[in-house]
Amino acid sequence: MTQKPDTPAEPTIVNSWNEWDPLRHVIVGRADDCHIPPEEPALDAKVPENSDMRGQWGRRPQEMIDRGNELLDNFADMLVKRGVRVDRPDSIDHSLPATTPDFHTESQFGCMPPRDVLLTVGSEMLEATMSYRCRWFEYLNYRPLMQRYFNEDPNFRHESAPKPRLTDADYHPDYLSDKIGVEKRLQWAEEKFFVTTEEEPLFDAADVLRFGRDLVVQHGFTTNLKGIEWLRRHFPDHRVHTVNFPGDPYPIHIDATFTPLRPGLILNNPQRRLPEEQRKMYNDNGWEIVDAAQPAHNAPPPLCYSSTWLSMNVLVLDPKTVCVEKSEVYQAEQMDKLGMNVVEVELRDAYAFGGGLHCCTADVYREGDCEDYFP
Ligand code: ABU
Repeated sequence: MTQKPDTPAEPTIVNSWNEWDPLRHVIVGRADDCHIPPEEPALDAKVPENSDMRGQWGRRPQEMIDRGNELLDNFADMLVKRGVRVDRPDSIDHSLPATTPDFHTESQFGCMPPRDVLLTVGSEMLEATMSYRCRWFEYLNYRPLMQRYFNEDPNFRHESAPKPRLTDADYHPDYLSDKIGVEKRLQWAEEKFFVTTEEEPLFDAADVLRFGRDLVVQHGFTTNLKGIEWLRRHFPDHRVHTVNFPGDPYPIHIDATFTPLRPGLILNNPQRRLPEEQRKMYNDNGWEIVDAAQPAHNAPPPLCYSSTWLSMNVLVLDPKTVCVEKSEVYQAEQMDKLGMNVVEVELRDAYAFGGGLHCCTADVYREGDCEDYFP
């Protein structure tokens, strides 16, 4: 059984500076009431032309929700057994439309995955702006937890980035066609021409990786340059680095592309290599960037937005231990060779709800302090 939220065994501490220090407290998402939202500009840009999701929307099938929840509950229980405190969000009604003075969309998304919405930096949890209209209210799934942390940890800083207006001016109309094709998309990615414009700051929390004093942020569909500039001004004691991965025709979220495992070691998606000119800080400080193993699957599961590269979307429990999806045998084998102990976790049938083991969690507390890994 997952630990009851009102009986914490230890005092609540919000503190996490990187992706690998020993994990002590985490949020795991839920598949409850997840929807496929109706068409909208930023969401459509991520859906491949041949996807089974094109043209359909509504509540996801109940049997898929039940199976997703079963896997997420098992994952949460495994973490609890390993001594990690686990909290879960309270699902809002995602069938309700999202309406503001600036836009209207008929339904919302879900309370998966938390990593997209919540960015933990030290004792702060920051709600991202998001860039999909259907995800504008998603932070509400996590507000009961934010309120609890605020009551229980006197040092907790609950922050929310400025809510964007998400008018049509936020999206390049060129991306509205459903006949763009991968070649054109790759050319646009190379030119850094993404679906979101520079109308206002936009970012998803899952575009950010934390390396102590350094934050590495992917510029792509869900995070624009103004969003990165906003993060730079918001975290004045950090160095904020913009990265691009030109081989990705659908660039959202950095965590199936660039995966730090421990100080000095990062996995990089071999189809989305970090350009040479962006590698200097790693090279200068003796970090190794190795190609991730190939995914075990050649297609994502049904009704899934993500690519097969969720194979490398792993959750590091400490610098020697990593959770890898059970069917991703090549990724597990590579982790073993890299000296990591692998914890197998079955999650593939929950991928459709928004991602893998890293995506479906958000850090609350990892041991350790803010280190400078790139002095
Ligand atoms: N949320 C991570 C998805 C990235 C990918 O589709 O490769």
